[in-house]
Amino acid sequence: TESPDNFSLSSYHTYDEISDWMDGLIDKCKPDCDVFSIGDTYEGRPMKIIRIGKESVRRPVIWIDAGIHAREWIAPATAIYIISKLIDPDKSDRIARVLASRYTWYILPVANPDGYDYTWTMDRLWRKTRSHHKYSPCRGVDGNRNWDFHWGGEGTSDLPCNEDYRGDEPFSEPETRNIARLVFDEFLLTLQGRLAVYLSLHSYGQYWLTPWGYTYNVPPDYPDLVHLGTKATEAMRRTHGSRYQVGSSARILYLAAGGSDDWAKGVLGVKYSYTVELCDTGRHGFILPPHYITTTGDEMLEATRSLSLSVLRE
Ligand code: ING
Ligand code: ZN
Repeated sequence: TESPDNFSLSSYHTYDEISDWMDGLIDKCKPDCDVFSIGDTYEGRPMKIIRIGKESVRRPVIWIDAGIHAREWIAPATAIYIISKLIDPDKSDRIARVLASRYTWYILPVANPDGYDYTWTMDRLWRKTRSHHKYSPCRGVDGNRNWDFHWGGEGTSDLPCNEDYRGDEPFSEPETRNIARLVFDEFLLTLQGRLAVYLSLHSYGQYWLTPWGYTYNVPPDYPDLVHLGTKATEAMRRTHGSRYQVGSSARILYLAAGGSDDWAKGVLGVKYSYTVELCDTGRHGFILPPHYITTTGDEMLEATRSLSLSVLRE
């Protein structure tokens, strides 16, 4: 098993390794953090999440999930990097301590463990979940078309064999259901309005995306989202030089309804809801060499630092 001390931040890991590593963090970070499962996947794997920072109604929450698309390996690796730097900041990093003391962080590094495992064992380029369908031999649902906000709209497919298959109904997948339940119950019903930032990590392309994905229209507070997104990406560029483009998913990429960031904003009313398409711009694409992990991790850490400091100032 992986003890926190010999877990390499510069290589990719299997879901079992990540899961063991997270279990090992409990002792290290108690009492101000917790590792627990938000429920099982279709194939029965526990979906492990970490809470960093005190559980307190007064604290704003920053949510980060990664890897809802199985093949986008840099996303879980980046989330893991952020977890490790928040729990165990570099000696000189005063701000990381501040962030862990001002916010409660929830980080779900692998949002699609079944698919992720499948990319390690059978098909490196698998994207969807691994659920079965009644009338098709094809498997899986696109976890970023399955959310219950304008579900079934543009940029989604009703054909189970397609990569952007939306599922039979909104939240047909246990993975999206588990995430939505935690986010909704914890943050909306019991602790009104605590969710300050929702971030979903994907790859690739180097885009900092805002809602909406379901329409070319943009939300009324779009200028605010672009403003903080631009500051965050400027912080990334200062770190290791990567350039990110900022704008709405539909305008910058393509129409795609049923995405998680649209749901977080449209249903929960989270103001700063983003999807980040991490490195690179296409040279390696999904098969990003592991030496990119620490640079991408540094950049994303600086981006979240910028974002969270901006939100604190509001
Ligand atoms: N891109 C995203 C996708 O789900 C996206 C783009 C973001 C669509 C947000 C809708 C909402 O297709 C990748 N690479 O997965
Ligand atoms: Zn993706």
